[in-house]
Amino acid sequence: MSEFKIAQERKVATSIPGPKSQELHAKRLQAVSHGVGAALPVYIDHANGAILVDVDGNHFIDLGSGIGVVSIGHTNQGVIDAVSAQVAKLTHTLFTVTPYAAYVEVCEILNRHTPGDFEKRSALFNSGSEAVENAVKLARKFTGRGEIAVFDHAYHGRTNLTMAMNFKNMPYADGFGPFASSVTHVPMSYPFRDPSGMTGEEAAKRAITYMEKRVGAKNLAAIVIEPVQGEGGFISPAAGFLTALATWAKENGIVVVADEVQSGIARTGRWFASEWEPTFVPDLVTIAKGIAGGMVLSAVTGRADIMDSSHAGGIGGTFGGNPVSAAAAISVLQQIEAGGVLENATRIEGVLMSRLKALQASYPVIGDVRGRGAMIAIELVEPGTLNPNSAAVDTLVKHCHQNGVLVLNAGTYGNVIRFLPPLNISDALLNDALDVLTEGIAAL
Ligand code: PLZ
Repeated sequence: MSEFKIAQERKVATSIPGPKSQELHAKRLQAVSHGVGAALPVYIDHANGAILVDVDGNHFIDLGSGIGVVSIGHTNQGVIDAVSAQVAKLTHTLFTVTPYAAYVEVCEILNRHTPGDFEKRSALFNSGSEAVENAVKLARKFTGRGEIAVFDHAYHGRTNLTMAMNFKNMPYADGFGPFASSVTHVPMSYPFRDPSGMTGEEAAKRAITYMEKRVGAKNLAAIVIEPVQGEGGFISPAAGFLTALATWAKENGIVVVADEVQSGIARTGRWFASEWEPTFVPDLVTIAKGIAGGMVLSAVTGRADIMDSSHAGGIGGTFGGNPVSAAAAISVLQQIEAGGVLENATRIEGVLMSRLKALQASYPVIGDVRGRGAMIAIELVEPGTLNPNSAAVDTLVKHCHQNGVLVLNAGTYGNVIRFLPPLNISDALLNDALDVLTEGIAAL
């Protein structure tokens, strides 16, 4: 395909990791904190589209997009052009000292495309964690309340507050406390593991009862929820769950924050995954990852009255909304507006879902196939049970890596494989990756 600068083909030239990667990895172990992990220690030299090329000349099919970041594709030409022009013009002022137009333009576009037809404002930050932190700050300021509720299997980041908001102790929190207080974890709707036939409304009632009894509605500033959980294993709540929660929150003056850091910006075939339940309209949305083609940027967008509730100077940060990142984001967002990107996510869903469902029919180790758009996962179990099968995931992930396919695991029990390809991956490349996965499953 001529749109690509690197042939969109898998090529395994050495053992994985190859000799040069191994050499770099040895250096890394001497230089880099061992607290920083490495899912696949092949050192990447360059990339394009959905292909990562390592220092040994291996070409990997990227089914992870750097955990959902380069949704627009690696080295997207629009991003390259925008960043190159901006970096030569202006790299920093600090928006709260002397502003620049690109920051405002990103906010305008986000205000236009996030759910809800109310008046909106946005603020820009650097990481997903920082966006979540700021959404909680604003919800507390607006409501004058302190408590927040989060969900089982959630992931919200690595800062002190967000560590307390995550479900999993390992690897995110173990030994890193004491943690922020005033965070309550409530039951999520998890259709694959909930009692069979449990509706979204019933699951919401379970969560609401928990919040009423544990916290008291009048003490809650915010409910923070991922409309499709990311690290938790691409769990989509049962239909009606999000709406029932939001309705209760509204009755009780509680701010609803949709954490769309992983699910947002075209990933699921909509601008935001919240839109899959049209009656669910969050008050605030947190955004990061896919927004700037790999450049560093995050945002909180939502109701103007909440976003404006802070005194001037209460919200900010040195690098938030950096001009180069903002230029990249404008390019990405304009490409989505121009059309074709959302459709690509839907196309990917078609290929992944049909092949993975067919695999599930033949291999009962696949307990569930789920997700939306280009955010699809399989949950592996001991056949005939709901017992998580993380050993099978480890074996499969390794098989894929050895054969030039980068897949990521996920899930509270480590028994989920998630697929988050760049949205411009071709059907041929996707099918080749699925052939590798199929071989691996057959060999289990
Ligand atoms: N909210 C929903 O998915 C980041 C974590 C990778 P940051 N998920 C990937 C890792 O191991 O650190 C994430 C998310 C949701 C918030 C975050 C946090 O975003 O940009 O990593 O801070």
